[in-house]
Amino acid sequence: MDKLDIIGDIHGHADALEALLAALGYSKDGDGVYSHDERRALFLGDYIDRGPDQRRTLEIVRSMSKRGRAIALMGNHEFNAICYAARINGGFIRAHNPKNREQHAAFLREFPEGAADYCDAIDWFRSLPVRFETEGVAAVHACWCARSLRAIEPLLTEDGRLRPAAYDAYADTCGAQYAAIERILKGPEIALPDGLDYRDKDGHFRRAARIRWWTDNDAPARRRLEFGGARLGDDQLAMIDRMECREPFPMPAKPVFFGHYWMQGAPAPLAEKIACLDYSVAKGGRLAAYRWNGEARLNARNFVSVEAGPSAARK
Ligand SMILES: [Mn+2]
Repeated sequence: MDKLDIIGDIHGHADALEALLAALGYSKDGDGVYSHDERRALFLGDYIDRGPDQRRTLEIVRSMSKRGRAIALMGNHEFNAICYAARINGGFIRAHNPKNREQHAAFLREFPEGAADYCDAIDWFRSLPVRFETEGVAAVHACWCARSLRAIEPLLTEDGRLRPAAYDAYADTCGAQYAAIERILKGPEIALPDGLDYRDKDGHFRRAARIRWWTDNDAPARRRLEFGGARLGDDQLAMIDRMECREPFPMPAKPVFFGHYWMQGAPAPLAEKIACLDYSVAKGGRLAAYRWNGEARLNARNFVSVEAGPSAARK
């Protein structure tokens, strides 16, 4: 069975990525491509849009996947980049409004819109599978939602890439396939009642919260929802606890890995078969990996992580 080193959201932190690969026993071959004799890397997406070295991050991940040393999944940031570049009905699938432009600005500084290497990066993003599954393990960027994965199956190639028709389907924001792609790449969200809007870590005004879909349905809502680092008052927390935010996620039969959620502290499994590997390297946290050797139950000792690294201080 394939031995995998599953790596969370990098967001342009190439120094941390190189430190993590070294810690995992990967080394550069004569062409400068990282490889390991017995293992492959599985990247969970979100390579871009923050951090000091998006170009170098893409070079490392792309060269590894081209050589078969790694599998790179699509994150919501790569998906958004494709939609930002893709035209539909005289506009773009992802609007070029100030919020979207700002979220993408650091990438656009390194890859000016329309330049040859910008188009090349977007083409590579389009080639990324949205999910990975073998008999023993499954992985996705944000949410392993079996129903949503079934709903978009007709839009996927055999190896899990979104066909061109998927972007047309996504452009119909009332459609079921739009909702399914959103859940898989961005996770389920819940609309908040009046008076509960908040500003997230980027200062954007939000009226919806991410649901930590792997948590117990009966847990208080304040523990099930994520508010982008915003500090909420007691009155707001009391209102939140009155919300109904059930999500019918059965525990998976095999280990499921994902990134996307801004975890903090020491990396650890969230449940026997569930682990998030985004430990907020883009926010002064750590870049985390899980060394999976075929086990059905996750082991806290199999996490490896590194700090953001010296180049992060430049930003
Ligand atoms: Mn993400």
